[in-house]
Amino acid sequence: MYTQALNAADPTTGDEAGPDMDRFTARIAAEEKIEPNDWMPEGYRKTLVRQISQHAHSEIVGMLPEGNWITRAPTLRRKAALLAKVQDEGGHGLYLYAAAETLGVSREELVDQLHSGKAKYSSIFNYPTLTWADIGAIGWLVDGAAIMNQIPLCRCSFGPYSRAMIRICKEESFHQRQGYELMSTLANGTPEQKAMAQDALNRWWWPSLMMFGPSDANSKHSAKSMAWKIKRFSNDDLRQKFVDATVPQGHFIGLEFPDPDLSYNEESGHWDFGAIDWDEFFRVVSGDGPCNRERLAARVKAHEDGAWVREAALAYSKKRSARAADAEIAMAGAAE
Ligand code: BYC
Repeated sequence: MYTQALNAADPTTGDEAGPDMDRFTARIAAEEKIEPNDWMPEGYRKTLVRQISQHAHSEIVGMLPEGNWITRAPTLRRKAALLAKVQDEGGHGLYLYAAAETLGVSREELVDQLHSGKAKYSSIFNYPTLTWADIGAIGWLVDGAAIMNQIPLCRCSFGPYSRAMIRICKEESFHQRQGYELMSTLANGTPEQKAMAQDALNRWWWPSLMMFGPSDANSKHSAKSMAWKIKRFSNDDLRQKFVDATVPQGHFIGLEFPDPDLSYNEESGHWDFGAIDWDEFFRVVSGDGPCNRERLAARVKAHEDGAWVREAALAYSKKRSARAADAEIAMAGAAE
């Protein structure tokens, strides 16, 4: 599928050079979409498999903290919205696995990488959902951060990923609104409800900022990903955009952010914020967060419990193919 014959890799950087590479670079510069059967450098393919699969795993693992509250939603309206949201996340995972598969990797391989702890998923889903207000905070902050990161991915240079992101972003936008509306209702409710909303904001704020990844100085993949137009903005730029958009929303509903250094900078027109605890980030990303083990165990169990569904689907598909083949033979016989 990928003709490498005319292209040689630089032994130190691994960068490929040659006519295919030149054409690829020109297509990226011209904002053309790269499609699965087009030539692409190996590093581009690997980066996409890594990012898209991490994104898919995040969607699937992300169903767990919220799914936990479906049976405890306080009203039928809230239950229906939460159920729809969690189902949407499952759908996002499926589009993203399908987009990754177009790059020549199998779903089984990707799922194995998640279950063995080899593949990452977003750090945010390793925090527990302790109260109902956490459902509001996740929608408002986590989906809000996801949208900020993902809207530019609709312009990603790889066709299948960019197209998947368009629908995903529309759904994330509904998720963000339902979360903010939930937080707003609690923040304007009884003193106990307001305290619950404030406590959820206190716990989810910093982990939400960590979703954008390490600071630009420590982001090993950003330069390449931006040159290839997979990423359009750096981690720090997106984080700042998120802070600028979110702080006024929180203040509007009467909540305070757990950051004594948060202040509006008249000169830059941005909100300055305090230092992120990068030790915590790297601890959570490397598997030692509050819920990492619980999340992985839940995914592995779900996969094992679903083995019979996969077996039944395969058996059904084999039966259908055999029936179709028999029907073809019978038709050919009748025609003779
Ligand atoms: N958590 O060089 P960097 C959602 C890893 S939300 C865990 O900056 P890159 C949802 C990174 O993978 C979340 N790992 O990397 C919302 C890399 O690891 P390796 C999912 C992280 O790729 C609501 C290393 O750290 N969204 O979907 O240029 C409900 C160095 O980082 C994190 C996406 O995945 C993190 N927070 O930039 C349900 C969006 N940050 O492989 C679901 C697509 C960094 O080198 N992904 N790492 O060992 C991206 O935009 C980028 O991959 C990132 C990182 C901005 C996350």
